[in-house]
Parts: sequence; C-alpha cells; structure tokens
Amino acid sequence: MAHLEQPNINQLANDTLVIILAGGQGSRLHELTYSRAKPVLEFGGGCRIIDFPLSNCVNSGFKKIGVVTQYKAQGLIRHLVNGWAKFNQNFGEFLELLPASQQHSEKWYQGTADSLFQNIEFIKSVMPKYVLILSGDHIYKMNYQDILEKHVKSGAQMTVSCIETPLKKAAGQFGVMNVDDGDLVLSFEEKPIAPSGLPDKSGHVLASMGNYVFNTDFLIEQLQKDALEHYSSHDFGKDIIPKVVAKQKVQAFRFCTPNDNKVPYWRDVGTLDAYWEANMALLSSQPSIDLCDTKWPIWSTTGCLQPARFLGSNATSTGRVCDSLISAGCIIHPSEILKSLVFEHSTVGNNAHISHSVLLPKVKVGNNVSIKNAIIDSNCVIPDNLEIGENRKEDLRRGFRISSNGIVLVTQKMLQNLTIKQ
Ligand code: ADQ
Ligand code: ADP
Repeated sequence: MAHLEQPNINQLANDTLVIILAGGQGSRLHELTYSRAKPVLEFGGGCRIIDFPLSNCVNSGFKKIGVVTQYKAQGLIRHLVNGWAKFNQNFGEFLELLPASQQHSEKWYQGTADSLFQNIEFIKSVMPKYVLILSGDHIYKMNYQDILEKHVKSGAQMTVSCIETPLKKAAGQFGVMNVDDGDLVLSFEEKPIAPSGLPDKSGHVLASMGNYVFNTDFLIEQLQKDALEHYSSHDFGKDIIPKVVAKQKVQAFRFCTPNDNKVPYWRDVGTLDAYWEANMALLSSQPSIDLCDTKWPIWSTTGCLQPARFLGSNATSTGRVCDSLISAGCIIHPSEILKSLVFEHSTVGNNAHISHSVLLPKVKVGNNVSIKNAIIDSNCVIPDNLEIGENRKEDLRRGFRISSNGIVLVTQKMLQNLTIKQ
C-alpha cells in the first residue's frame, strides 16, 4: 500500500494559499449586479457575500489569501481594503488583491482557471504546498481545515467539496459528480441538464460547491496545459475538473457545518429568488445559519454603529415590527414591518406596510407605501402611496422586474424611469 502523508493540522493552514474567485459577472441577479460585483452585494442586514468565505478562512486559521477580481470591482476592492486589510505581514499573513491585469495574456480573465493561470507568478512567490480555491459568492460556514485534512490523508492530487442536493435543484445549475465507496470521484459533469441520482439516495446528486484543493505543482501543470488548449473556456468546472478526473486521483469532500450537527447549510445566491430566500431564512426563530454565533463569527466592516431609531410617541398610529432585522442608522416612523430586512441608513415613513422584503442600504420609503415580497436596491426613494408586490401587471407596467417565484426587484433607475413616464 502506498504510504500516505499524515497531516499536521496546525501546519496545513500555513502550507496553504487561498485564492477566492470574485471576478464573475453574476448575470442571473440582473440589475442587482449591473453596478456591483456579486461578492460585494449586501447580505443579512450587516455584511457582504464575500464576508462568508473570508470569515471562514480567518476562523479556520487560513491567513494567506489572494482575491481575484475583475467585473465591476471598485466597490469590492473598497470593501476589501476597508474591512479586510488588517492581516499581519510580519506573521506571514496577507490578503492580496489580484485584479485582472493582463499578466500572462492580452486578455482579461477568460474563466476561473485563467484567473489562476494569470497569477501563476504570485502563486509561485508564496510557495504553498496546497492551493485552496474558493468561490466568492456562497453563504455558508465551513472549517477549511477539514477539507485540507481529507485531501492530504487521501493522497489525491485534487479534492472537490460537495453537498447532497435535490436533483431538481442541481439540474443545469451545479457541477455533478459520481463517486465510489471511498468518495473517490469517478466522473464529473458541469451543470448537466438531466443528472442521474445517487444510488443510495434517489432524487439526490452530489453537487460541487465550487471549492477545490490542489497540490500546487499539479495545479500549475494543469493551468499551463489548459492555457494552450485552443477550444478550452479556461474554467475549472467545464474544462479542468472533467479532464483531471479521467486521469488522476480526485477526492470528494462531503461538506459539514462547524459547531453543530444540523443539516449543512450552503447556498449559492446566484438568482434573485435564491438571494431573497437566503435573506428570509435568517428571520426564522431558529435560523439555519446563525449570524450571531460567537463561535464562528461572520466578520465584516461595521461602518455605522449608531442604533436604529423607532419614532412614534407623537403619532396617531402605532408601529409594529416583528420577525425582522433592522440595521444601524435606520429611522423608522410608525409603520408595520413584518418578516423583512431593512439594511443600514434606511428610513421608513408613516403608515407603511412592509412584509417579506429585503431593503438594501439607504432606501427611503415614503408615507403610506406598501411593499410585499420585494427586493429594493440601495438608494431607492419610494414615493408616498406607491404599492409594490400587490399587483403583478401593475409592477410590470412600471418597469419593475419580477423573478420566476414572483419576487419584485426595484432599483433606483427603474424608479427614475417611472417618474419620467408619469
Ligand atoms: P458557477 O457558480 O456557475 O459554477 P462561475 O460563474 O464560474 O461558476 O463562478 C465561480 C466563481 O468564480 C464566482 O465566485 C465568480 O465570481 C468567479 N468568477 C467567474 N468568472 C471569473 C473570472 N473570469 N475571473 C475571476 N473570477 C471569476 C461553479 C462550478 C460548479 C459548481 C458551482 C457551485 O463551476 O461546478 O457546482 O460553482 O456554485
Ligand atoms: P517581490 O517582493 O520581489 O515582489 P515576493 O516573492 O517577495 O517578490 O512577493 C511577491 C508578492 O507575493 C508580494 O506582493 C507579496 O505581498 C506576496 N507574498 C509572497 N509571499 C508572501 C508572504 N509570505 N507574506 C506576505 N506576502 C507574500
């Protein structure tokens, strides 16, 4: 039997360079990502999506991090510089920004694999034994020591983290793999339309979470080969993984959540419905992902620490706020807010009715406004008496976007057009 290396857990993080992929367009979020990169989209009232993988890194002790950025990166870079630049270079910790800068080609990053290929010199300069590649746009808590430990123990060249997912949900959305009894990957297909279910759990598949561990030398070899392939889209899911699986030992790592025995929670918030649902999930009395968990904090920038204000002693009507998250710096006049998230620096006028909605930062809601099942983008000014989410035809006529599950998206631009039309 081949001798397998026994990992020293404390050494693993030190031997690992993390690369967070944060350059994608996020086109299925439509207008929400017209002016910002998806990883920097606000989430849960107080953080940004990229704070999840970054917090997981810090909480698991991985502090050599590069973030590849490309699409609409300015806000993302600002967030990383303001909130995450406190790594101590003296202790070998760093967070390095890796914007597309045509290092090894005259083109911008062509795909996820190309974004690493163009940073090969950086990877070599750090000289890690392992490279942990993470998607920058998922909501989950994960101790990355576990996947590294599995990777080293298995003796594989590459490890893919995966999660059992209902077949219907995974079809056409996720990379899907077949594994043997020891979770060795037998085949991998990127976003198959009709994947076959697991033999021991019908109706479910093993979906890739888009997080990978590679032995560094092996990764560099694969990136260099792929760069020469004329017909490659230079993407891990589409090009690298299916080829590697056919020739080399690739291990699957089944995801579990740190600190509890609950069903593992992991969400790709790539669509308006998934984004809205993941926000709503925080409002249940026992949320699937607890953002107040002091054992596994989700760190972020805390720009404004002024408390939210609830007014009303002089008003004739009274306000009611239930099952909601109201962030710092908000001013709420007597209104009804149910099952909703109101992000920082927003104001709500008198007698508004807001339910099952996500209001991003700096939204101004006028008097007698009704908002139901909606996502309101930052800086929107909702005029008095407007109804959103009450009448589908009327919402479409006004130019609002309606998702497949009926969630209404309203942006500042849509409201400006509305004013011009009226
Ligand atoms: P997708 O999420 O569809 O599938 P992709 O759009 O490539 O994959 O995005 C992955 C990550 O890479 C995102 O964080 C994105 O921002 C970033 N990214 C995309 N293009 C980039 C580029 N050119 N430069 C830099 N960064 C870029 C992937 C896998 C599937 C898996 C799902 C899980 O391919 O197999 O199931 O993730 O969500
Ligand atoms: P140079 O200083 O000539 O640019 P280095 O190999 O020292 O070359 O570093 C290249 C890049 O990699 C630098 O931007 C540096 O920040 C980063 N880097 C490499 N290793 C480390 C490390 N151990 N700690 C912090 N940054 C590192």
